[in-house]
Amino acid sequence: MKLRPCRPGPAPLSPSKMPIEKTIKKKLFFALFIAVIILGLCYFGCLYLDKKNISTSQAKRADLNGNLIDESYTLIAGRLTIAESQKTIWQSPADWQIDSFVLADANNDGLLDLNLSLWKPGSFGTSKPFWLKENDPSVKNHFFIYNLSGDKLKMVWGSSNLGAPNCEFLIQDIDGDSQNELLVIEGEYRTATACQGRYVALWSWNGWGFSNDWRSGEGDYSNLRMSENDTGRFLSVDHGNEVLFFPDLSKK
Ligand SMILES: [Ca+2]
Ligand SMILES: [Ca+2]
Ligand SMILES: [Ca+2]
Repeated sequence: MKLRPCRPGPAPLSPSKMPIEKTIKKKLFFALFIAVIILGLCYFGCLYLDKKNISTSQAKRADLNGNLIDESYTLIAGRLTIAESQKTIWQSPADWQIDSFVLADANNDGLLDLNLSLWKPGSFGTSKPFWLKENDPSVKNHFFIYNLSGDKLKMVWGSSNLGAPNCEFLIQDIDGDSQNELLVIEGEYRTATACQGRYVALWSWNGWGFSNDWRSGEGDYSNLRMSENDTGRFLSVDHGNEVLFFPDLSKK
């Protein structure tokens, strides 16, 4: 038997070249990994902001502390700043994300209140009941009401974690009895996109908190607003492609 000579294989990499290629590959892989992580964070960050309607901004002026000088209330990127005569009185904590605010008398005591719909970690914050040792660290929706006294905010009422997040809210006297009601569109925590309104609910101040007077059937609600026609002003809400009107949520 005739033995063939072995063909020479490819020349082995020089000991100095192989580590360089490996290093480059490692760096490329690491850069790709970091890029994927950043893109993922951006995507979920956008979903998070969109879900909580944080991109909205609001600006209002009113005299809540009664010194005849209007304060400015400016909400930008989830952070509220209150200023009077160019001096900042208060800024919301960095770990709060405020969806929206309304300046209205929620508890019907004759004083305008600052009403906030906000997201924050921890169920109770500074008002945690003494008998509870654990604070829920998950980020949930809350409804807080403040008065402004001088240059200090004083809490009138603050919810713990709401059972369902408020997508939108209004404070109006909708039945003409000179007492304001709180009207909200309630969503769900589990929705991954913008707050999807599932119910409309009517609440009234009972002296120490809010009592639920009415809740709609489940649906697709949005754009809670005051409307006007020949007979006066009234509340309306979009329900899919329809517009429903309060107080009976009928189509007109
Ligand atoms: Ca003032
Ligand atoms: Ca009030
Ligand atoms: Ca009323």
